[in-house]
Amino acid sequence: MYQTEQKEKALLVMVEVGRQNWQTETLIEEFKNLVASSGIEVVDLVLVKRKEINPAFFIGKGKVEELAAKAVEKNANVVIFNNNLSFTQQRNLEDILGIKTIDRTQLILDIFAKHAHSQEGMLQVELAQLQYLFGRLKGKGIMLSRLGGGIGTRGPGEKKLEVDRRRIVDRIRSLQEKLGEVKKYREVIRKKRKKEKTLICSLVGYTNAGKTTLFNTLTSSTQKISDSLFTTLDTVSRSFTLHNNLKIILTDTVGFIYNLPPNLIEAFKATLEELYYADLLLHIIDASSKDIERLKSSTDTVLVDLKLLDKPTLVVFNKIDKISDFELKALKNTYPDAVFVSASKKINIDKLKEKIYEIFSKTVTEAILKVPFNIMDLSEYIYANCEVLKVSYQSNAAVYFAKARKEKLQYLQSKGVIIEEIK
Ligand SMILES: Nc1nc2c(ncn2[C@@H]2O[C@H](COP(=O)(O)OP(=O)(O)OP(=O)(O)O)[C@@H](O)[C@H]2O)c(=O)[nH]1
Ligand SMILES: [Mg+2]
Repeated sequence: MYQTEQKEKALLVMVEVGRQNWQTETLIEEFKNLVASSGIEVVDLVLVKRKEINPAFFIGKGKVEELAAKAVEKNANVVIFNNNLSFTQQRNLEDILGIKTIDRTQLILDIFAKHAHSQEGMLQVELAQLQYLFGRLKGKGIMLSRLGGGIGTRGPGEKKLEVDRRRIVDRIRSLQEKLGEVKKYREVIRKKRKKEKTLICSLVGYTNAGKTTLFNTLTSSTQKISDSLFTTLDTVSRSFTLHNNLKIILTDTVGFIYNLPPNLIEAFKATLEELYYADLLLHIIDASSKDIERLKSSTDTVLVDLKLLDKPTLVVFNKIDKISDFELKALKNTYPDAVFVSASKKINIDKLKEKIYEIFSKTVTEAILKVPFNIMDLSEYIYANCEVLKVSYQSNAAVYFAKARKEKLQYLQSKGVIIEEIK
């Protein structure tokens, strides 16, 4: 049995199998950042290169024995692999290593458990954790209590995970039901927005790209931002207006990562469903990363998975204050359609707004809106959703000369406004 109270000291293992697409150093940096985000101390990192996976131990048995000696030497009490291990591999490794051994999925789930604060976030994380455990328990009849405490066993809100198989099944079912309720509530809000035809922009991107910082800058909010990974788990929406009064609802979402565990996407589908209703996705990328292609393609992979790649998307490079003019120029050359901002230093935020407006304005037309006085309460809606260029009054109506999206005009028409489009 392992101690719960003891400070966890981890020996990290990163295994590269076959030819590598991405730079080893940046993957190592990210792995260490993940471990730091889970609050565990790193005692050492071992890089193992293999042509193929060893089915029993993932790596060679000789290497496992070396690791065991290193763990003793460095006084480690947990080994963390940056790869996903099968149940058998994990058990075999633990037998030789003599200490708790966890894989990448468990590490990420642990960070999620730590950062889940809202009721929905906690439900989703617990569901992902239990689905992961259940996959390992299937037909094996093992005692997961051998894990002891600490990483791999922490549930959301400092709760210890239930590891009894039958109870897991019951709990999964009850979590799914509760998440179903949350989904219904979301639908009500969505319907309201749809009725009002408010435009929705969703922030998507790699974890730590600065999505929440940009969200705060655009909507003058104070959502939590941090340098640790997966700070945001909850979808949050706030509105902001473009220079011409066009109202936009901005949605901040959970970040993605390279090799995101499938259980997590599954559990977060209800949250990510918000993305389907977005009129525009803002794909935020950290311009100061040494590995931009990996960040971009990891997010694209999830978007493909969610069948969202055909959504109108604007690529926004953030943190340009951290790069040189030369690097910025090179990026602009590679991504001529992107916008380049600094969310924290508030650089080019107006340019971003203009670009968003430009995209939406393609669906905007000029029109004369005649609003009879008996429905003048619609004027508030008109100012929030149209760009009013001029107003004049007739004996029985107000006449607005305005630019608006076609569906807004249709909405107003359905409310009794007389619309004359100017071609
Ligand atoms: N230098 C610089 N740092 C930034 C900028 N924008 C964000 N950051 C920093 O980047 C880190 C991550 O920012 P967040 O806004 O939490 O990133 P996120 O994309 O919401 O991350 P997750 O919610 O964890 O997925 C924080 O330490 C921010 O202060 C920027 O424009 N310039
Ligand atoms: Mg965030």
